Amino acid sequence: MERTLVLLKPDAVQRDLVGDIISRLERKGLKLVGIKMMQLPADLLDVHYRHLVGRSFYPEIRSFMQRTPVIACCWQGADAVNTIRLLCGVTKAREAAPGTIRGELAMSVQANLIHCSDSLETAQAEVERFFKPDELFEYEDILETFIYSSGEQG
Ligand code: FUP
Repeated sequence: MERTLVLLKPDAVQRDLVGDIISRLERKGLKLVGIKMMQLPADLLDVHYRHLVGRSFYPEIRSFMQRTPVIACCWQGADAVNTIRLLCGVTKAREAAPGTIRGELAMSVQANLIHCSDSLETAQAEVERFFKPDELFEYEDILETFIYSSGEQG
C-alpha cells in the first residue's frame, strides 16, 4: 500500500471545507494514518515548493500558505498517490473536472484547497518532511476486505 501527503490549505480551513474534503477521501476508502494542524514555516515552504521558488508568483504562494494553519494528513491505500491526484483535479481549479475536489469546490489556481504529492518518490519525501515517525500509525482497518479484493490488499 502507498502512503501520500495531503495538505488542506488555508482556503480550505477558512471556508470550513476541512471536514468535507477529509470525508471525501474517507468515503473513497482511503485510510487516514496521520493528521495534524501546522503553521507552516517559510523554510519548510521553500523546500516543499522548491520547483516554484524564483517564479514571480512564489512570494504570493508562500504568504497565502501562511495565512492560517494548514491540516497535514497522510493517507494510505492501493495506488494512493495517483488515486488522490485524480480526486484532487488539475491545479487550475476552475478547469478541474466535475466530481473532483477542486472541480466541485474551488475557482482559483492559487486557492485550490489541497496539495497532494505528485509521485511515489515525492510522496515518500513529503511524508517524511511533514511527519515524525511517531506521528504516523499502523492499525487494522476492519473494512479492508470490503474495500479491496484479496489481491489488492497490502
Ligand atoms: P499542484 O501539484 O496541482 O499543487 O501544482 P504545483 O505544484 O504546480 O503548484 C503548487 C501551487 O502553486 C499550486 F497549488 C498553486 C500555485 N501556482 C500558482 O499560484 N500559479 C502558477 O502558475 C502555478 C502554481
